Amino acid sequence: MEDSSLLYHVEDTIGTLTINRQRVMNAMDMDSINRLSTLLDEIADTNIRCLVITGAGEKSFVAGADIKEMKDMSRAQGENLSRAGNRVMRKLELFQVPVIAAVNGYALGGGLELALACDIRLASENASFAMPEAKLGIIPGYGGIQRMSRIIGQGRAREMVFTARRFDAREALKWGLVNAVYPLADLMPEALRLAATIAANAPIAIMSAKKIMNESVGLELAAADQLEREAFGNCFGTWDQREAMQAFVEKRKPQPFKG
Ligand code: DAK
Repeated sequence: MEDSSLLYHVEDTIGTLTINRQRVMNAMDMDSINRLSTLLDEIADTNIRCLVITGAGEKSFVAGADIKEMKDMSRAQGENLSRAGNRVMRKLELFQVPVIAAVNGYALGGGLELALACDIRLASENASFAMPEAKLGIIPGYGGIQRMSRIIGQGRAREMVFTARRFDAREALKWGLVNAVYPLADLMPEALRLAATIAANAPIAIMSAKKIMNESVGLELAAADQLEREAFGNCFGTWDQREAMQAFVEKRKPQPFKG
């Protein structure tokens, strides 16, 4: 699957999606947002077990929404953009298998919001992050305020949104916004290695864990526990669960998981 602004390929049940608008630092225009949405629908029912998202080239993950396209938008067009952007970020967040953002440079505005909608973020040493919207007369509008606050805490998220200042991979790591930082050349191999580790585990268990982690955000502990109980129960009787536990008892390696 390939078009000019998005590249996609699959190897060993791991999908790699590359935002490919290098001319504009991989800034995403309306068309690429819509294409991303369509692509996520198209790959949702394939047999991938993990998805890695990165940006083309060595400078930028995604430098945000396309400012040149946005600058003359009417209110109605702004609303359309917002609707499309919100929908695709949520689609990504709810995507049934884990999504890893391999942040290989600038992750600014909508680009940072895209990374925040992924399950796990890894960064290269040259990664640079910001919510620069306040300098442009707008606010982060793809759910980034909410997601950033949940991931790095209210105090730091407020500081980053109000100051619009850049922060680097080291700060992002310290705050837990990214899980690890690598030299640029190692970023994709490490992202694929992490994806392979996830992909080797029981797919139904992984999808189920992701689903309840999403659904339990904002719930009382008792309600979240209830979700966890049901999901836990649903894992029993699957081929994967039977085989993995039987293999443990028989002191042998389990056969590969089937999902
Ligand atoms: N949009 C359009 N073009 C961009 C771009 C962007 N976001 N970022 C870079 N480019 C273009 C540059 O204009 C330049 O094009 P030419 O001048 O060559 O035609 C080319 O990419 C190379 O950029 P530079 O020459 O500037 O390269 P540098 O290495 O010097 O700097 C940079 C790279 C990424 C630091 C710099 O380009 C930059 O600061 N870019 C702007 C980053 C930014 O402010 N991003 C946030 C955009 S606001 C919404 C929800 C969310 C959003 C919007 C609406 N709704 C709910 C409605 C999101 C908003 C944003 O993301």
